[in-house]
Amino acid sequence: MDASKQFETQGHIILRKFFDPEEIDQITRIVDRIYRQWKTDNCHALIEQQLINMHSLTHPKYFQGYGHERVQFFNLIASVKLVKTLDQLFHTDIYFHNTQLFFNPYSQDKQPYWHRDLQYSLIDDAVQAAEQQNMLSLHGRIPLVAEKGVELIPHSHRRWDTDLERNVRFELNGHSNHESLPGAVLIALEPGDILIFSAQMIHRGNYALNPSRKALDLCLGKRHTLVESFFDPTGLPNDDEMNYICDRTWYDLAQKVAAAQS
Ligand SMILES: O=C(O)CCC(=O)C(=O)O
Repeated sequence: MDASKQFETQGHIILRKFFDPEEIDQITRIVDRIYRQWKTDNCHALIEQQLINMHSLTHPKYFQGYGHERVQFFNLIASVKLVKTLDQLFHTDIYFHNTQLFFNPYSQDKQPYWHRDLQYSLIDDAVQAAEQQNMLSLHGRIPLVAEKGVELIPHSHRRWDTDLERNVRFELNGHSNHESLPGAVLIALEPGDILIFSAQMIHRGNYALNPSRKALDLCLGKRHTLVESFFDPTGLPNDDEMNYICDRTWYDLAQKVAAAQS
């Protein structure tokens, strides 16, 4: 099955060995520095709130004194090869929305929870269901250490919940959001691989099988009003940096989203 059809049927695709080791080393070096700064600034929240991710790694606050690395990072994560690959896969204009880093929670008591990304927003579930077929919000997960770090329910990007899935996601009728769900697929990834999956399919992390996790996540997608309201343009290259971006496609469209907001 070709990659576009596989995404259409399953809601995810894995591109194995997409990045070469040198690219992963460069991404890791920059991510590690940002992650260290974030942990220093968020050490209490990390423990008290049992955080499993940080976001906005391209924010200027992470590049004070490291200005040259910002452009390098923008080029590494929106490489000519990746932009072209997503264009061929989805045949639609994609914009750069944000970045995240996923890691294990501080305590082993925290359980991974099934969700669709927008369920923690104020957008009504019925509205999300109605818009599902019009949305293409993607995660590009780039593991920086080997992991079996995420579980997905294939095809749940093309349908809404079964009764059980709804009960589990929303912890209704005595269910909890960390129960097993039928049909789940645990994804094994190596550094160099990229997993592309729909942010609105049902998914959860897996912590227990991984002594540690460090997965960079690119949030990308087709413009849609439900997600554009969460867009923060501070994470975009500035005008000067734009001159040094090799493939501006995702950032150009993101700047249009920003202009439409202001
Ligand atoms: O890796 C995780 O813990 C969860 C991943 C996730 O929820 C996401 O990518 O939206």
